[in-house]
Amino acid sequence: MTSIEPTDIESTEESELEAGRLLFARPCEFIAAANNLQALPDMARPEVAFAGRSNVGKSSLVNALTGRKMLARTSQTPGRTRQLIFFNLANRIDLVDLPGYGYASAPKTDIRAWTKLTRQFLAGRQSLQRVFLLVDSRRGMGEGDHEVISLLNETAVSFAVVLTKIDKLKENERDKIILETEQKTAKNVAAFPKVWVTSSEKHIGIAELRAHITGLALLDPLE
Ligand SMILES: Nc1nc2c(ncn2[C@@H]2O[C@H](COP(=O)(O)OP(=O)(O)OP(=O)(O)O)[C@@H](O)[C@H]2O)c(=O)[nH]1
Ligand SMILES: [Mg+2]
Repeated sequence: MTSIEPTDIESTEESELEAGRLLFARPCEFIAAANNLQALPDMARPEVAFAGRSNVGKSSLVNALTGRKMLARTSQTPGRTRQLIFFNLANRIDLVDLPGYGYASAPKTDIRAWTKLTRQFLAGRQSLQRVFLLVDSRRGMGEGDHEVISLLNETAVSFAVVLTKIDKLKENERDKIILETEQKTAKNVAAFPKVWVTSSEKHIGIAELRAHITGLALLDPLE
């Protein structure tokens, strides 16, 4: 039979989920915490970075993906992550936990207050395969997010929007924010045409995101 049956499509998806599960079960090690250009590690592997407003759940998502509660430091207080934190996942891909923007007490609590280093990293890192732009599903996209998106569009850095903390919303509220975020995302040239919906706390969307990141990783040398 030459046609692709629905069962084949399903099994492809399942094999991707399985590949994601296997990769993220492998060791994930801290490599570097950088607060200046010289401290950035070598571009040894493809990288994906987690960006977004302070307190949106970037470090929590890195922990949920890797199944390690304490890998990246999280906090109820915004501004926890102050440096660019690099993790090596099984020598196949690096995960980069970025500082958030928008926590400063100054009125301009957006990307303008974000560190120069983070912007330089996002705009000029050749090994960066994708930026995950995290958006709190209770707030939706804000001014700071739009400024990061402009930067990524201008520098042609591929990004995907990830809604976080979806567990905090009721079922009927979820659809509205997902649709609204999809519409805003679709307007951008550098955007990946899918919005990820996640909860690190309730483990929603984590397996799918693992599978997606695995598709960006170096091939398993043992395969
Ligand atoms: N309910 C719920 N809370 C979450 C979720 N993800 C993160 N949080 C909480 O949100 C707070 C901030 O999480 P972090 O992961 O530290 O956020 P961050 O984006 O890394 O913050 P900065 O490093 O300050 O930029 C913590 O209290 C987390 O427990 C989620 O999926 N659901
Ligand atoms: Mg953090």
